Amino acid sequence: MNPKTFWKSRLPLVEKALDRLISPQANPPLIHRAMRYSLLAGGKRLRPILCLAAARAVGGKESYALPSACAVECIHTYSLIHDDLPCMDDDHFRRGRPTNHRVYGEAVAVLAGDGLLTQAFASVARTKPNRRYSPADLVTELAHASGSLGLIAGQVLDLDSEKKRIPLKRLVEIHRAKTGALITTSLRLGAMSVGAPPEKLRHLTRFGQSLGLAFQVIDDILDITSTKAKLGKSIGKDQSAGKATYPKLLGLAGAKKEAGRLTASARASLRPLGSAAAPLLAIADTLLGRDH
Ligand code: GRG
Repeated sequence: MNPKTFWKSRLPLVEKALDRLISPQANPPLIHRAMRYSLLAGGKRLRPILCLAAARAVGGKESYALPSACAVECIHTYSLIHDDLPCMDDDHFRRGRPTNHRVYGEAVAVLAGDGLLTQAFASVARTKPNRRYSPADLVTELAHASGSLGLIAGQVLDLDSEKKRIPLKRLVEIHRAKTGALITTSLRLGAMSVGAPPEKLRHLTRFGQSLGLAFQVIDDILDITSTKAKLGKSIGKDQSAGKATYPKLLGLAGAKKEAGRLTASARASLRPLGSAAAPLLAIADTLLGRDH
């Protein structure tokens, strides 16, 4: 297996699993159409791919990590639907199409997010138990990362920081929770699905924490250097919302340097895992060089 092609080669598997997760025949049709509209709209599928690569990096079967891979993508998609609502970022364009509330209306979009959030826990609960972790352990892991100590904490801190001058330390705190928590948990769930020992979980956690921040620094850079067509979402939003960003606090060159530093630090965390971690290293490199 060529580590550089890991991401691309696992995409069909992820897409198929997500397609199966929410049936187009489920009733009532409206809510399931709205959920599928955002879930199956593409997206890089970074979090499920990290989940599968983590299972592999600790010597486990990737297929065991598929319920978690679907779960983290459901949580991610729910967060995007809610983040795009008029009461949050008020965005019109996501994953190359009109945002969920523009198509289905605000009430159904809120419910589509809620439906995906709930479905995530049903999916992760389907994980085969192993000698170290029960499905309940994985449910708890996902709840912590996506709840008011993780993703939601980040979102609240972010909302509270709008139009304020905040120091770098605060920006890091926001993105550790808002972006980093789910990325780190994607890796941890992949490894937990195959019963990884605690020390391997620690290496992956460190990798995820650095990679999550690197991902956000690059996201901030692309918000000013890329195009709507490439990103499939609106650009320049951070500036118009008066948000603190890495380029704003460090300058564009400083932000690029920081992304490189964080990626190198992420890579170093995986040294103890040896060649099994090659796909994760390739993913980190791809993210650093990405233009969308
Ligand atoms: C609880 C009401 C309520 C809302 C939740 C937590 C939250 C709102 C929003 C956070 C969502 C957010 C925009 C996080 C930032 C992370 C980020 C850069 C997301 C974009 O991820 P990509 O680039 O997107 O992986 P694709 O579309 O490729 O999957």
